[in-house]
Amino acid sequence: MLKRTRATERRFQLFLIKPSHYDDEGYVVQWLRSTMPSNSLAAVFSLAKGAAEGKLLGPDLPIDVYAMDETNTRVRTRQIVRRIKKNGGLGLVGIIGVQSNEFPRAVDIARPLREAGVQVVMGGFHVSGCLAMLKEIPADIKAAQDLGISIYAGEAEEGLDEVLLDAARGELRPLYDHMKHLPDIGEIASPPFLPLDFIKRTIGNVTSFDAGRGCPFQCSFCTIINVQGRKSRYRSADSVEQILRMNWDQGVKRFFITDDNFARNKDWEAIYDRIIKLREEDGMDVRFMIQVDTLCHKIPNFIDKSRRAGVTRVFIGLENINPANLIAAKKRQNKITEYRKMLLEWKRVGIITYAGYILGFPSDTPESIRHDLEIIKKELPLDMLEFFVLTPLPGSEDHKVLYEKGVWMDPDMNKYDVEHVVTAHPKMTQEEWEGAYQSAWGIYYTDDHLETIVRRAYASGINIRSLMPVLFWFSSAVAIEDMHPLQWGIFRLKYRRDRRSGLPLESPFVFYARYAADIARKVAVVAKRWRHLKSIVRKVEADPHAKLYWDEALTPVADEDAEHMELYTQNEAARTAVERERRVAGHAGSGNGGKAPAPAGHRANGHQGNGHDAGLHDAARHPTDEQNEPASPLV
Ligand code: B12
Ligand code: SF4
Repeated sequence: MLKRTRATERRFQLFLIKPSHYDDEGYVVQWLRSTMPSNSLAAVFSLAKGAAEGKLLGPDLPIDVYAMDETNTRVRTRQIVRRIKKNGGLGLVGIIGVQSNEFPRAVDIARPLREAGVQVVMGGFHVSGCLAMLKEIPADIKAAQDLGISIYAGEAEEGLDEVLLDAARGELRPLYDHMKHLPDIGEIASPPFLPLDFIKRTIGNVTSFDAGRGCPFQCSFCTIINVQGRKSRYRSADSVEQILRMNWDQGVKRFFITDDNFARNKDWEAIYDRIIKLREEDGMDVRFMIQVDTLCHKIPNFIDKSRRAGVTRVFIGLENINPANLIAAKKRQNKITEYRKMLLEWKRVGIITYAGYILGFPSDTPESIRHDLEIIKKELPLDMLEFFVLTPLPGSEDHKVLYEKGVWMDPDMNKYDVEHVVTAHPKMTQEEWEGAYQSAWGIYYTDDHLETIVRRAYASGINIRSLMPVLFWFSSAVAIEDMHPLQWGIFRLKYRRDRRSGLPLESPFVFYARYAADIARKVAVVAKRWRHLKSIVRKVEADPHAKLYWDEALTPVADEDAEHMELYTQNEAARTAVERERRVAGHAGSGNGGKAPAPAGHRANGHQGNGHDAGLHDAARHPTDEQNEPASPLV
């Protein structure tokens, strides 16, 4: 009886594919192990599984859900077509979380599927951003619709079921526009989740989820506020606990909380309190990486609770140190007078910091960028710095303004990966701008500065063995792979036939000879750079005075001299910003002399030599068993 049911049973085949994008030669960027599972995929996969378990399409039409991330899995469209045909054509391919730089690849994946009559729907930041900001649907999205690709703008939480029901009837609409209604994500039954098999295709044992969406600020280059809104929507502490427990049960204990600004998640404290309970009472040693803004240290308890909640790494949107640039980008919340206080606070609790730095703001020149980076190295107690090219990303105010004015922007969306220059700059030629981006990595990650970062970390109680892989990753990605660390992975996979449409297939001899030579070169450079970094770490560990290391960046803010630090004096905009902050803080004529305004309650223990006495750090430090765990470069 069961056998006969199986033989005649047709099942709805749902494939969810997170696409990658093309490198400069037109090959898909793909790895044996990519950095991290995609939260966009986790979110849609879990909703789809929920629909399958709830028998959304009725008791006679079960749903099979398959997820794949093209950054670590080759997408074989012919197999997908075969599987759907076997089920009487009942199926759908969802192309998930498509960023602008992934849009051309996403369309290339969809093309053969559409030719075979398979239904395809595509969602993510590119389509959502364009529909949120532009008066008309841009040509590339229209062309995709002409291929019969259905476009889904907005979030899937309240709209996926409708798409599945339409697809089961074979009646997908060309456009699903949910941009006007941002769903509540507080208590949804199926929060983001990916099974272990999937996570094993990435480095370390890490997964990701969003505890909230939306950010209150208004940076003009930002897409998030126009796609996810400026109001904070957040998952309940119960829902976060559910996500953590589901992963804990499958042995996954490390998480990247993908909120662009977790400090502005209105419920951060309730979420932290729950995680602290899980860690301190229930023995769940979960660890996190979060993203925050440069004023997070002013939120009472935020930094101390981050430490207790198991945050080991924090990404900060520093963006620039020239106030003129920050004002031009409407990033007024970034105050250079707060940078050092904020970074020292993270150092105080032993949490590794990463900062994003954008190159190509209006006042930037190759010389000013070089100069700014030297100031950062000398005066900011920062661990990793990562660079981005200022890009008018579809969905941002910058893009909308240029689009409406008809200003030239590169029509090739594959280049909108914040690593390519796609529009003009008032002071730099395209070559100068590209050159400034390429050389920024080398300027920051010199051998000397790598040692300084390790020394500062060691003196601050940070586990330098767990810092080492991260430092390696961020200092080496561009040098070895000519690719951003956030896109890098372990062992590049390249398939001759997976080349961008319109580009010729290379001869096997040329292709494989170059691929093999490239692998050999990379293995040699990786080994050399790793050995070198290890020798730095060993040197610092062997130095009996390393704990007493001290430099200008580690100077407590209360003791620093705003008259001599270049961060505050390098140009008119910096001096004006310092003056304004002093006035606001009521420091003008307050007897603080040339000192930068100090945060309330900051420990100015300069008498200890470096203000980083072991007692302070022993109390604050995490259990340092991290080096025994599989390390991820990001979390
Ligand atoms: C986390 C993150 C990453 C992680 C990715 C891994 C991970 N853990 O998820 C890391 C750090 C590795 C990363 C890298 C990069 N990222 Co990123 N990243 C993000 C971030 C902060 C969160 C993504 C997320 O989880 N969002 C929440 C999910 C649930 O939202 P969503 O993706 O929009 O999906 C929802 C809807 O769109 C919809 N949906 C999506 N697809 C589909 C499909 C169907 C069929 C349906 C029905 C619905 C639907 O439903 C989903 C659930 O509601 C976003 C910003 C943001 N707030 O989204 C940037 C963002 C996506 N990244 C961006 C960029 C540019 C990059 C990089 C190219 C940067 C670089 N050069 O290295 C790389 C690319 C690497 C790669 N191959 O993906 C840009 C893309 C902008 C654009 N217009 O294209 C964003 C928007 C940030 C920004 N600067 O504006 N990123
Ligand atoms: S702080 Fe970050 S997320 Fe918020 S608006 Fe600015 S760039 Fe966007």
